[in-house]
Amino acid sequence: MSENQGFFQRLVSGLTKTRDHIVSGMDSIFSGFSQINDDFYDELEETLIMGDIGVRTTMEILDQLREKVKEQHIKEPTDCRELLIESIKEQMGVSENAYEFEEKTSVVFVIGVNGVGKTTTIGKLAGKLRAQDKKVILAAADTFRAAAGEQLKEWANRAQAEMIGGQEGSDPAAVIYDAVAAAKARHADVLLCDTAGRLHNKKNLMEELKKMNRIIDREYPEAYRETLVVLDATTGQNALAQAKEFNEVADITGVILTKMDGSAKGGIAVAIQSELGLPVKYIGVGETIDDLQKFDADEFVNALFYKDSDAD
Ligand SMILES: Nc1nc2c(ncn2[C@@H]2O[C@H](COP(=O)(O)OP(=O)(O)O)[C@@H](O)[C@H]2O)c(=O)[nH]1
Ligand SMILES: [Mg+2]
Repeated sequence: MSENQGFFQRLVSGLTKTRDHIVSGMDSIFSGFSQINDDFYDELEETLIMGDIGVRTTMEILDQLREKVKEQHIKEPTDCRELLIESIKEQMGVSENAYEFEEKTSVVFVIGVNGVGKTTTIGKLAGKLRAQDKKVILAAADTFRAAAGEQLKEWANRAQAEMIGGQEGSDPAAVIYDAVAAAKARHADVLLCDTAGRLHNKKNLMEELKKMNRIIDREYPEAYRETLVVLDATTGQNALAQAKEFNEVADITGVILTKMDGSAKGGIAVAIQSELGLPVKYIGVGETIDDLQKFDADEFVNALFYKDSDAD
Protein backbone atom coordinates (compact mmCIF):
# COMPACT_ATOMS: atom_id res chain seq x y z
CA MET A 1 0.00 0.00 0.00
CA SER A 2 1.48 3.36 -0.98
CA GLU A 3 1.63 6.09 1.64
CA ASN A 4 -1.07 8.00 -0.17
CA GLN A 5 -3.42 5.07 -0.29
CA GLY A 6 -2.78 4.58 3.39
CA PHE A 7 -3.64 8.18 4.05
CA PHE A 8 -6.80 7.90 2.01
CA GLN A 9 -7.98 4.67 3.59
CA ARG A 10 -7.29 5.92 7.05
CA LEU A 11 -9.16 9.10 6.45
CA VAL A 12 -12.04 7.28 4.90
CA SER A 13 -12.46 5.14 7.99
CA GLY A 14 -11.64 7.99 10.37
CA LEU A 15 -14.05 10.40 8.83
CA THR A 16 -16.93 7.98 8.48
CA LYS A 17 -19.45 10.11 10.30
CA THR A 18 -18.79 13.34 8.46
CA ARG A 19 -18.26 11.60 5.24
CA ASP A 20 -21.49 9.68 5.35
CA HIS A 21 -23.24 12.88 6.17
CA ILE A 22 -21.64 14.98 3.46
CA VAL A 23 -21.56 12.30 0.81
CA SER A 24 -25.14 11.18 1.29
CA GLY A 25 -26.27 14.77 1.68
CA MET A 26 -24.57 15.77 -1.54
CA ASP A 27 -25.69 12.76 -3.47
CA SER A 28 -29.30 13.21 -2.51
CA ILE A 29 -29.07 16.83 -3.63
CA PHE A 30 -27.41 15.97 -6.92
CA SER A 31 -29.91 13.24 -7.67
CA GLY A 32 -32.91 14.91 -6.07
CA PHE A 33 -32.93 18.01 -8.23
CA SER A 34 -33.85 17.93 -11.87
CA GLN A 35 -32.51 21.40 -12.51
CA ILE A 36 -29.95 23.81 -11.16
CA ASN A 37 -31.84 26.53 -9.33
CA ASP A 38 -31.70 28.58 -6.14
CA ASP A 39 -33.12 25.76 -4.04
CA PHE A 40 -30.39 23.49 -5.32
CA TYR A 41 -27.69 25.96 -4.27
CA ASP A 42 -29.41 26.55 -0.93
CA GLU A 43 -29.33 22.88 -0.11
CA LEU A 44 -25.69 22.55 -1.09
CA GLU A 45 -24.94 25.52 1.11
CA GLU A 46 -26.65 23.95 4.08
CA THR A 47 -24.82 20.65 3.67
CA LEU A 48 -21.41 22.32 3.40
CA ILE A 49 -22.00 24.48 6.45
CA MET A 50 -23.20 21.44 8.41
CA GLY A 51 -19.92 19.77 7.49
CA ASP A 52 -18.02 22.59 9.25
CA ILE A 53 -16.72 24.21 6.11
CA GLY A 54 -17.80 27.57 7.51
CA VAL A 55 -20.08 30.23 6.11
CA ARG A 56 -17.52 32.36 4.36
CA THR A 57 -15.74 29.49 2.67
CA THR A 58 -19.02 27.90 1.67
CA MET A 59 -20.06 31.15 -0.01
CA GLU A 60 -16.81 31.31 -1.93
CA ILE A 61 -17.08 27.69 -3.00
CA LEU A 62 -20.63 28.19 -4.21
CA ASP A 63 -19.76 31.42 -6.04
CA GLN A 64 -17.09 29.51 -7.91
CA LEU A 65 -19.47 26.71 -8.66
CA ARG A 66 -22.07 29.12 -10.03
CA GLU A 67 -19.44 30.67 -12.28
CA LYS A 68 -18.29 27.32 -13.60
CA VAL A 69 -21.87 26.20 -14.21
CA LYS A 70 -22.46 29.33 -16.25
CA GLU A 71 -19.19 29.21 -18.18
CA GLN A 72 -19.52 25.56 -19.05
CA HIS A 73 -23.28 25.73 -19.71
CA ILE A 74 -23.96 22.93 -17.26
CA LYS A 75 -27.60 21.94 -17.05
CA GLU A 76 -27.63 18.72 -15.04
CA PRO A 77 -27.26 18.88 -11.24
CA THR A 78 -25.29 15.61 -11.28
CA ASP A 79 -22.67 17.28 -13.49
CA CYS A 80 -22.01 19.71 -10.64
CA ARG A 81 -20.49 17.08 -8.40
CA GLU A 82 -17.01 17.16 -9.91
CA LEU A 83 -17.10 20.94 -10.25
CA LEU A 84 -17.96 21.30 -6.60
CA ILE A 85 -15.11 19.05 -5.51
CA GLU A 86 -12.78 21.03 -7.76
CA SER A 87 -13.93 24.31 -6.20
CA ILE A 88 -13.30 23.00 -2.71
CA LYS A 89 -9.80 21.89 -3.64
CA GLU A 90 -9.09 25.32 -5.05
CA GLN A 91 -9.74 26.79 -1.61
CA MET A 92 -6.97 24.69 -0.13
CA GLY A 93 -3.66 25.40 -1.81
CA VAL A 94 -0.65 24.68 0.43
CA SER A 95 2.77 26.15 -0.21
CA GLU A 96 5.52 23.88 -1.46
CA ASN A 97 7.84 24.42 1.51
CA ALA A 98 5.36 23.12 4.07
CA TYR A 99 7.71 20.43 5.40
CA GLU A 100 11.05 22.13 4.92
CA PHE A 101 11.68 22.24 8.66
CA GLU A 102 12.08 18.47 8.67
CA GLU A 103 15.18 18.83 6.50
CA LYS A 104 16.73 21.81 8.25
CA THR A 105 18.16 22.74 11.60
CA SER A 106 14.93 24.00 13.02
CA VAL A 107 12.91 25.04 16.02
CA VAL A 108 9.28 24.03 16.05
CA PHE A 109 7.20 26.02 18.48
CA VAL A 110 3.91 24.32 19.30
CA ILE A 111 1.01 26.32 20.72
CA GLY A 112 -2.69 25.88 21.37
CA VAL A 113 -5.23 25.79 24.18
CA ASN A 114 -5.35 23.07 26.84
CA GLY A 115 -6.31 19.59 25.84
CA VAL A 116 -6.11 20.00 22.07
CA GLY A 117 -3.25 17.52 21.82
CA LYS A 118 -0.02 19.55 21.81
CA THR A 119 2.05 17.21 23.95
CA THR A 120 0.78 14.11 22.19
CA THR A 121 1.45 15.64 18.79
CA ILE A 122 5.00 16.58 19.76
CA GLY A 123 5.56 12.99 20.83
CA LYS A 124 4.29 11.74 17.48
CA LEU A 125 6.32 14.28 15.56
CA ALA A 126 9.43 13.32 17.52
CA GLY A 127 8.77 9.71 16.60
CA LYS A 128 8.48 10.59 12.91
CA LEU A 129 11.71 12.57 12.93
CA ARG A 130 13.58 9.90 14.88
CA ALA A 131 12.48 7.37 12.30
CA GLN A 132 14.32 9.55 9.77
CA ASP A 133 17.35 9.37 12.06
CA LYS A 134 17.17 13.01 13.08
CA LYS A 135 18.55 14.21 16.36
CA VAL A 136 15.57 15.57 18.24
CA ILE A 137 15.33 17.55 21.47
CA LEU A 138 12.08 18.28 23.25
CA ALA A 139 11.59 21.38 25.39
CA ALA A 140 9.03 20.93 28.15
CA ALA A 141 8.03 24.57 28.42
CA ASP A 142 4.63 23.76 29.86
CA THR A 143 5.81 24.17 33.43
CA PHE A 144 2.36 25.17 34.62
CA ARG A 145 1.49 21.62 35.69
CA ALA A 146 4.01 18.98 36.82
CA ALA A 147 2.01 16.33 34.94
CA ALA A 148 2.69 18.08 31.65
CA GLY A 149 6.44 17.60 31.95
CA GLU A 150 6.01 13.97 32.99
CA GLN A 151 3.74 13.34 30.05
CA LEU A 152 6.28 14.79 27.63
CA LYS A 153 9.03 12.75 29.29
CA GLU A 154 7.09 9.59 28.50
CA TRP A 155 6.84 10.63 24.88
CA ALA A 156 10.55 11.46 24.81
CA ASN A 157 11.30 7.93 26.03
CA ARG A 158 8.94 6.39 23.52
CA ALA A 159 10.46 8.36 20.64
CA GLN A 160 13.99 8.04 22.01
CA ALA A 161 14.53 11.75 22.02
CA GLU A 162 16.13 13.92 24.64
CA MET A 163 14.08 16.25 26.80
CA ILE A 164 14.94 19.49 28.57
CA GLY A 165 12.51 20.53 31.29
CA GLY A 166 12.17 22.52 34.48
CA GLN A 167 10.49 22.37 37.86
CA GLU A 168 6.76 22.86 38.12
CA GLY A 169 6.06 26.57 38.22
CA SER A 170 9.47 27.52 36.85
CA ASP A 171 9.89 30.10 34.12
CA PRO A 172 8.99 28.51 30.78
CA ALA A 173 11.19 31.01 28.98
CA ALA A 174 14.15 29.69 30.99
CA VAL A 175 13.35 26.17 29.79
CA ILE A 176 13.37 27.43 26.21
CA TYR A 177 16.69 29.14 26.84
CA ASP A 178 18.23 25.92 28.19
CA ALA A 179 16.74 23.83 25.41
CA VAL A 180 18.13 26.14 22.73
CA ALA A 181 21.54 25.94 24.36
CA ALA A 182 21.32 22.14 24.40
CA ALA A 183 20.14 22.00 20.78
CA LYS A 184 23.10 24.11 19.69
CA ALA A 185 25.66 22.30 21.82
CA ARG A 186 24.50 18.86 20.69
CA HIS A 187 23.90 19.81 17.07
CA ALA A 188 20.28 18.75 17.20
CA ASP A 189 18.38 18.70 13.94
CA VAL A 190 15.04 19.68 15.38
CA LEU A 191 14.03 21.27 18.65
CA LEU A 192 10.35 20.72 19.43
CA CYS A 193 8.91 23.09 22.05
CA ASP A 194 5.85 22.14 24.07
CA THR A 195 4.02 25.06 25.70
CA ALA A 196 1.21 25.57 28.19
CA GLY A 197 -2.28 26.10 26.88
CA ARG A 198 -3.34 28.10 29.86
CA LEU A 199 -1.68 30.29 32.45
CA HIS A 200 -3.31 32.39 35.15
CA ASN A 201 -5.04 34.35 32.45
CA LYS A 202 -5.02 34.77 28.71
CA LYS A 203 -2.96 37.95 28.67
CA ASN A 204 -0.36 36.15 30.73
CA LEU A 205 -0.25 33.25 28.30
CA MET A 206 0.11 35.46 25.26
CA GLU A 207 2.88 37.51 26.91
CA GLU A 208 4.70 34.33 27.85
CA LEU A 209 4.52 33.02 24.29
CA LYS A 210 5.93 36.26 22.95
CA LYS A 211 8.76 36.13 25.46
CA MET A 212 9.68 32.57 24.45
CA ASN A 213 9.64 33.58 20.81
CA ARG A 214 11.99 36.46 21.49
CA ILE A 215 14.43 34.13 23.21
CA ILE A 216 14.51 31.77 20.24
CA ASP A 217 14.94 34.75 17.86
CA ARG A 218 17.80 36.10 19.89
CA GLU A 219 19.62 32.92 20.89
CA TYR A 220 19.12 30.85 17.78
CA PRO A 221 18.74 33.20 14.80
CA GLU A 222 20.26 30.65 12.42
CA ALA A 223 17.53 28.09 13.07
CA TYR A 224 14.69 27.58 10.62
CA ARG A 225 11.49 28.53 12.42
CA GLU A 226 8.16 26.82 12.42
CA THR A 227 5.24 27.80 14.63
CA LEU A 228 2.42 25.29 14.63
CA VAL A 229 -0.93 25.84 16.27
CA VAL A 230 -2.67 22.66 17.37
CA LEU A 231 -6.44 22.60 17.03
CA ASP A 232 -8.93 19.96 18.09
CA ALA A 233 -10.95 19.21 14.98
CA THR A 234 -13.95 18.07 17.00
CA THR A 235 -14.44 21.62 18.29
CA GLY A 236 -15.37 22.82 14.82
CA GLN A 237 -15.70 26.54 14.34
CA ASN A 238 -14.22 27.19 17.81
CA ALA A 239 -10.95 25.88 16.49
CA LEU A 240 -11.02 28.58 13.86
CA ALA A 241 -11.46 31.27 16.51
CA GLN A 242 -8.53 29.88 18.52
CA ALA A 243 -6.25 29.94 15.51
CA LYS A 244 -7.14 33.59 14.92
CA GLU A 245 -6.24 34.50 18.51
CA PHE A 246 -2.91 32.72 18.50
CA ASN A 247 -2.11 34.23 15.13
CA GLU A 248 -2.14 37.62 16.81
CA VAL A 249 0.77 36.79 19.12
CA ALA A 250 2.82 34.44 16.96
CA ASP A 251 3.60 34.11 13.28
CA ILE A 252 1.84 30.84 12.76
CA THR A 253 3.26 28.86 9.88
CA GLY A 254 0.88 25.95 10.00
CA VAL A 255 -1.88 24.04 11.72
CA ILE A 256 -2.06 20.56 13.15
CA LEU A 257 -5.61 19.27 13.35
CA THR A 258 -5.99 16.57 15.97
CA LYS A 259 -8.71 14.04 16.73
CA MET A 260 -9.68 13.59 13.13
CA ASP A 261 -10.39 9.99 14.08
CA GLY A 262 -13.28 11.07 16.31
CA SER A 263 -16.50 12.80 15.50
CA ALA A 264 -14.77 15.66 13.69
CA LYS A 265 -16.47 17.14 10.71
CA GLY A 266 -13.68 17.26 8.20
CA GLY A 267 -14.83 20.51 6.67
CA ILE A 268 -12.91 22.38 9.36
CA ALA A 269 -9.69 21.65 7.46
CA VAL A 270 -11.11 23.41 4.43
CA ALA A 271 -12.28 26.37 6.51
CA ILE A 272 -8.88 26.82 8.15
CA GLN A 273 -6.97 26.88 4.91
CA SER A 274 -9.46 29.07 3.17
CA GLU A 275 -10.33 31.56 5.90
CA LEU A 276 -7.02 31.88 7.69
CA GLY A 277 -4.76 31.18 4.75
CA LEU A 278 -2.87 28.80 7.04
CA PRO A 279 -1.83 25.40 5.76
CA VAL A 280 -2.93 22.32 7.64
CA LYS A 281 0.34 20.39 7.81
CA TYR A 282 -0.54 17.33 9.82
CA ILE A 283 -3.60 15.62 11.16
CA GLY A 284 -3.84 13.48 14.27
CA VAL A 285 -5.81 10.30 13.77
CA GLY A 286 -5.41 8.55 17.13
CA GLU A 287 -3.46 8.44 20.36
CA THR A 288 -0.43 6.35 19.45
CA ILE A 289 2.93 7.45 18.13
CA ASP A 290 2.08 6.44 14.56
CA ASP A 291 -1.17 8.37 14.46
CA LEU A 292 0.11 11.52 12.81
CA GLN A 293 -0.21 12.01 9.07
CA LYS A 294 1.00 14.61 6.68
CA PHE A 295 -1.96 16.40 5.27
CA ASP A 296 -2.65 16.22 1.58
CA ALA A 297 -5.50 18.53 0.62
CA ASP A 298 -6.44 16.74 -2.58
CA GLU A 299 -6.52 13.35 -0.96
CA PHE A 300 -8.43 14.80 1.92
CA VAL A 301 -11.19 16.27 -0.22
CA ASN A 302 -11.35 13.00 -2.12
CA ALA A 303 -11.75 11.14 1.14
CA LEU A 304 -14.55 13.48 2.14
CA PHE A 305 -16.49 13.22 -1.07
CA TYR A 306 -15.83 10.02 -2.89
CA LYS A 307 -17.58 6.82 -2.12
CA ASP A 308 -15.51 3.68 -1.53
CA SER A 309 -16.32 2.48 -5.03
CA ASP A 310 -14.72 5.67 -6.44
CA ALA A 311 -11.48 5.00 -4.59
CA ASP A 312 -10.82 1.60 -6.17
N1 LIG B 1 -8.41 10.28 19.48
C1 LIG B 1 -7.40 11.14 19.52
N2 LIG B 1 -6.99 11.63 20.69
C2 LIG B 1 -5.97 12.51 20.72
C3 LIG B 1 -5.33 12.93 19.51
N3 LIG B 1 -4.35 13.81 19.86
C4 LIG B 1 -4.39 13.92 21.21
N4 LIG B 1 -5.37 13.15 21.74
C5 LIG B 1 -5.76 13.00 23.16
O1 LIG B 1 -6.17 14.26 23.65
C6 LIG B 1 -5.86 14.37 25.03
C7 LIG B 1 -5.11 15.67 25.29
O2 LIG B 1 -3.84 15.59 24.67
P1 LIG B 1 -2.57 16.42 25.17
O3 LIG B 1 -1.48 16.11 24.22
O4 LIG B 1 -2.32 16.18 26.60
O5 LIG B 1 -3.09 17.92 24.96
P2 LIG B 1 -2.36 19.30 25.34
O6 LIG B 1 -3.02 19.78 26.60
O7 LIG B 1 -2.65 20.22 24.21
O8 LIG B 1 -0.91 19.03 25.49
C8 LIG B 1 -5.06 13.13 25.38
O9 LIG B 1 -5.91 12.21 26.00
C9 LIG B 1 -4.59 12.60 24.04
O10 LIG B 1 -4.39 11.21 24.02
C10 LIG B 1 -5.80 12.39 18.27
O11 LIG B 1 -5.33 12.72 17.16
N5 LIG B 1 -6.83 11.51 18.33
MG1 LIG C 1 0.34 19.36 27.07
